[in-house]
Parts: sequence; structure tokens; C-alpha cells
Amino acid sequence: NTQISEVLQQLGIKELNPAYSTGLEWGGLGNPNTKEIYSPADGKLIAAVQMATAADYETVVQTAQKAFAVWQRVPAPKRGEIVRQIGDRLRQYKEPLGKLVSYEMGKIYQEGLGEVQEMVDICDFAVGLSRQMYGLTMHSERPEHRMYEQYHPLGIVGIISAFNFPVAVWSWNSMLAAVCGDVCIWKPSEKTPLTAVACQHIISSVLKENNLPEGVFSLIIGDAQIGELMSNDVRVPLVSATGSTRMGKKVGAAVGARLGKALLELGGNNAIIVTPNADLEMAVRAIVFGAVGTAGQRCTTTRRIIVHESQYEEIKNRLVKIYEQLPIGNPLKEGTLVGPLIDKDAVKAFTNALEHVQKEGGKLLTGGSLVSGEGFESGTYVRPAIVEAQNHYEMVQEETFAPILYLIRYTGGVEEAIALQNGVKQGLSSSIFSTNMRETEAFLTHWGSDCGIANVNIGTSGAEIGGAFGGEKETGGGRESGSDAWKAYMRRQTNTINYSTQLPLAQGIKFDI
Ligand code: UN1
Repeated sequence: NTQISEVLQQLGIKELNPAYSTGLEWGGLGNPNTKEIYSPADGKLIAAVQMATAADYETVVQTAQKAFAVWQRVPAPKRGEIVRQIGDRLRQYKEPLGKLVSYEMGKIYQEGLGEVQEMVDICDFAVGLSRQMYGLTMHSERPEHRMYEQYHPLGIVGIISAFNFPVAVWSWNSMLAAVCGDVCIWKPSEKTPLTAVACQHIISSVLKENNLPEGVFSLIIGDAQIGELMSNDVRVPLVSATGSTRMGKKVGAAVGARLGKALLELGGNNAIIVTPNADLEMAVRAIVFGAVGTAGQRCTTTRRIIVHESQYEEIKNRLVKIYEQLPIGNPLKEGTLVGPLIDKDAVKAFTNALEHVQKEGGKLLTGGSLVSGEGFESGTYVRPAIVEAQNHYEMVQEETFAPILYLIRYTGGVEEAIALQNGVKQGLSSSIFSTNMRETEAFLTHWGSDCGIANVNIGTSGAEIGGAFGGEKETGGGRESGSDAWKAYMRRQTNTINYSTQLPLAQGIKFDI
């Protein structure tokens, strides 16, 4: 495949199909099961990857366990130094890796670059963090006693990532886990294993240069069976999973049954509220980026807009006009704004959802069809759709991972809009467009948006890495990336130290022997 060979050359990759890697070593090359990966951009075969077996998983876990014994003893700032070098290496490979992300996943090149930048950013963040994993100190009620808390590494962190951010979400998890002293095992989406293999190649040179043992950063390519092994494995104290709510419920239940920790970052049903006081120009730009960016396949994608009736017709007309001129095409071509969906199943989900919502009374205003003809042979390109709908429709309540934007009207005050925005099962991201402080502040109160992310005058997607990322309700409750999300990757220990000559008991208890 000529599209890909140049990129692979730039990345220095010869072997694209191993089933697993424990850092430098690659394995599972002769496994019986392989999976062919086709680019959604042009439908061409990129490579066939080997699928890992249960025995491969066992090798990876055992290697990771041994590595943890070494890695946890490396001082945190020195672990940060390794992450710094990884960040530098990713910077160096930003273009070819961004291209590979774009070609394998289908997001436009600009967004592919953005994804790699997100990795570089989290590396920088983790480097600083490696000197800042603070605990608190407390005053003891007992004389000449001291209390404090400290954070210790957990062990092996299992990372299950989704196809839509095939590499950035891994880096959010693995780079934080690494400075925390954990070792990680990454199971990327089986739809996008090649970008994962590429990342492993990029970082393996850093691991080698620093003489790190095998098993600090491992990769395992496999299907749901590998995810299941990981979820049920007591040797993996934390499983961080990003993907659908359906998948998250399974992982959460399995990890919960053994009282392990699960960090879940699942589906969203994100809305933008447009009030009578919105700057429409800004609102429209944010809505279009949020709704059609990554072809509607971000967990933060704008799926609903809740518009005051006074703005409704204007917004509707402007959006329809823009949608009808959207440049849809090969994601690597300059000027394209809408690339393909990941595969034909996603196209089916898109058309089924549109059919269903129209049966419920929804009115399709634009888009919704498959794009065919030259350049669209993969059968994965669709025209983004806008549907007038009501919030309670079954389809509106669901997250369909495709570019469908539901237009919902409200007539009362901002509280009505907030109730609609909160009136879904998911709770990831939300926004309000308004220049009226009473409206925007209401949106941000405890009785306002119930989401993990609530924005004012910016869209629902495209969060910076510095904030904690995640959401409530069926979104799973986990927080990844910035702020103090690192705490999920560590265990907290409270320490009380007595430097007196007495042994007083807390709560004034007398116990003389
Ligand atoms: C995801 O879709 O799983 O906020 C992550 C955003 C990106 C991350 C999305 N920074 O849209």
C-alpha cells in the first residue's frame, strides 16, 4: 500500500503486525488469528495484525509484574525524565504519526496532528507532575505525633482505548501512570491497532536508550477476550476503559466483582444551549465543529442543540446552509473538513438511527445519505445530518457515534433549557452560548449542568489536557488527563508517627495494662 509505506518509512517501522510487545520485544508473530485492517479513507488494506492469545496475555502480565518491581523504585522525577524523552520523540514524529492516525482512523489530518499534540501536551504535564504528586499533612490530636498521607504506585494499569482517539487517550493514561510508578498494558481498539504499534515503536527507542526492563509499557493487540482477561485479573489493580457505555458496564461489573478499580470514560450525549442572548456567529461555528468534527465520532461530539425559539429559525437556516457546503472527502486531503466513518457498521448505525428518529416524528433537514462515486469507494462517507427532534425521542436519548445533530426548541427561561440538557442518561460535556451572566452562571451552578464538563461560549468538544476529563451518570464517573486525575493511578496511605515517649490513644480511650 503506497499510501502507507512512506509513512512507515518515516516512522522507521518494519514490523507492523505483532500481537504484543513488552517494550522492546515483539511477540505473537506466528499466531493463528490475524485481522486485516482497512483504511476507512480509501478502503485499502493497510496491514494484517496478529491477534494475541490468552498465553500472550499471560506473558505480558508476568513481564509487567517483574517490571513493576524495578520501575516503582525509580524516583518519580526520574520516571518523569523518561516521559520527557517520550514526549520529545513524539514531537519529532508528529507529522508521520498524525498522518497514520488520519489514514487508519479517518479523522482529518489537522485533527490527526491535534491528537499527537495532545500526547505531547500530556507528556509535558506528566513531567511537571512527577515532582508534584502531593499528599497533605495533618495535625494530630495526640502530642508529639505527626500525620501525613502519601501516594504510592498501584502496580499494573490496564488501558482499554477506543478507535476514535486511537493514541491520545492511551497517552493520557500511560504517561500519568508512568510517573505515578505504575506499569501499563495497553489494549488498543481492534479497529485501530496500527497507530498503537507505531507508538510502541516510537517509545521503544527511548526505553532502550535508558536500559529500562521489558514490561514498563506493554501493548497487546486483541479482541474483547483480552479485555475480559484484563478485567477479571486481580494482578491488574486498575483498568482504565474508554469506549461505549455497553463496554464500560461489562468492564465495570467484572472489575467491581473482584473489588478492583475501574476508571471509566464512556459515552456522551452532549448539548449546546443557545439562549436569546447568544452571539450567534460564535455559536454556529462552535456547533459545526462540535457536530461534524471527527465526523461526529468524539465522545464529546455535539449531538443536541437546545435553542430558544427566538433564535431557532435563524440558527436552523444558517446550519443547514453550512452543512450543504461541507467539504466531505479524503481526510488526508487539504481542505477536507469531514472524513469517513470508521467502518460500514458505523454507516449502518447512522442510517438506522435516522430512519428510527424519523419514525418517531423527527424531521430530517439536511444530509443523511451515503456519499458515493470516485474517491468514496470505501463506502464509509456520509453527509452529516441535522434533524428537528424532541428530547424524549428514543434515538435522541441514545449516543449514535456518527454526525447526527438534533435540533431541539425551548420556549421558556434558561432553566427549561438546562432541564432538557440534563434530561438524558449520559453526562459528559455541555455548553451554553450566552452573553448574559445570569444565564451562564445559572448553567454553572449545582442545579445547572450535571455534566463532567460545562463550558461557556465554547463548544462541547476539544477539551485541553490540563483539566480533568470525564463525566457523570452513564459516562462512568471516571476522570482522566489533567488536574488531580493522577490520584486514580495511585493508592493513598495515611501515616501517623509517634515521636514521644508515651502511647496515647486517639479519642481519649484509656486502656491500661
Ligand atoms: C474522546 O472522544 O474519547 O475533548 C476524547 C475532546 C478531545 C478528547 C476526546 N480532547 O474532544
